[in-house]
Amino acid sequence: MTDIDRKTARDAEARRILATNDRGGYTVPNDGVYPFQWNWDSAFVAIGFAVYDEDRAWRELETLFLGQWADGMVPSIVFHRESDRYYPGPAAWGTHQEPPTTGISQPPVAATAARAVWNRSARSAESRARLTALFPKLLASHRWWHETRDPDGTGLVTVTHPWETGRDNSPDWDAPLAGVTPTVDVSALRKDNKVVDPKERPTDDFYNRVMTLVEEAKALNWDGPAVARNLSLRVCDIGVQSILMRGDRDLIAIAEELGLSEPAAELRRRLDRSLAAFGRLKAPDGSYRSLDLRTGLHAPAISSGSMLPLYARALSVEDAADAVATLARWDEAVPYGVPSTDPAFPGFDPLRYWRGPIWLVVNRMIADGLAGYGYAAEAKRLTALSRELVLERGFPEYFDPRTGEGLGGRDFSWTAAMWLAWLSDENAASILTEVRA
Ligand code: 9WN
Repeated sequence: MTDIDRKTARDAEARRILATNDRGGYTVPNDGVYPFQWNWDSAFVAIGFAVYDEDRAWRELETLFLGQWADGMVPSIVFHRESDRYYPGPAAWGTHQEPPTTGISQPPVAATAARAVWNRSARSAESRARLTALFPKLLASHRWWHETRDPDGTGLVTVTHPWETGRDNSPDWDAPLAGVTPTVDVSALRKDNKVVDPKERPTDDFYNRVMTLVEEAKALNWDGPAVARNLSLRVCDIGVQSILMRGDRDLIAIAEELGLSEPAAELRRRLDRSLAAFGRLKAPDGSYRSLDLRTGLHAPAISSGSMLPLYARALSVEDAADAVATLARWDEAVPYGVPSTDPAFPGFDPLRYWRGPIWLVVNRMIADGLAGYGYAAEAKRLTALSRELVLERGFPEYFDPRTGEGLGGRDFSWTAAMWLAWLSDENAASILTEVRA
């Protein structure tokens, strides 16, 4: 097959995957492992749809916000329809929401996605009406992070569950999870490790601890402020913090586009407070890492999350150069990038969830960050490597950084979306927004 044939085949396949995973208004990440609507998956999927179906792109976001809580939280999963193929389902969460949802959130990519969809839209009266209708919901979700999840107004937001970070099984959560005493044994209830090789999934011990956190929150009736202050795991995740701050920037741009100067000023104040606090995430070696808010300790390893401050435009030029030097070291260590954990870290595991493998959505954010800081050649190289992974291996959930092998679920929606919005034409202008550092 020529390169053009391979590309054309992947284009068609990516659209087919989104169509197959479409449940009418929302897209499941993958039918076998994840049969519901996931928060940050849907935001990335909307960016993919925006390339060829504006209406469907808006709907993906609108449907996600049907699950938004009265306090502004956008849950990590909306259980629009029943399915017994996933654990933990609505009964295990016990949030009593309609539609049923989990009680935790996920990285807030939605504002960035809404801006990307708008940028790509026809800019018709209908496009504007849909952006206008989404705006207060996006604002409420950003306020929820900045207020409910930062009850003391420190500028850094708290996550209370590893699943809230989207980088679920990262070594970042090992020490914080060690502080959670398991009170449940859910090993027999798991379904994920029956459909995906258990070597590529979290351990039973991890599940017992994270489900203990769910029990703790249930005992607090999922009251937002109580959860933020009292759960046994309270961390500032370098990923969520960075994605929120990038989302703030994109939401400010949306507010300006809509002529809403007060919310724009409010978000600017919130962003400035976070920027002023960001130095607390700098570890003694100069890298940026998650911070355990209970112990004051930084995460033990540099992770792909440590590169997301580039995407937030939260680094000085010097710190950005350090992050780029780390990426160059990793590039020497493994042929495919970006590994989710530093390959030199003793706990690096190229197969296991978020302890080594590559996720293309993370690569997309890092490439955006590199470009934003003027590292055009590095951004282009990461784009080319990511593109090669899909050309060679198709659309798995994640990839082995040593071999490029596809891992986890197959026919994955956000991998397909990243192909459509980013990799299909590596020379095309980014569908994501331009933000200069
Ligand atoms: C829990 C859907 C989600 C992603 C996360 C990824 C994984 C779920 C799980 O799948 O998490 O939310 O059951 O492991 O870690 O980033 O959103 O694709």
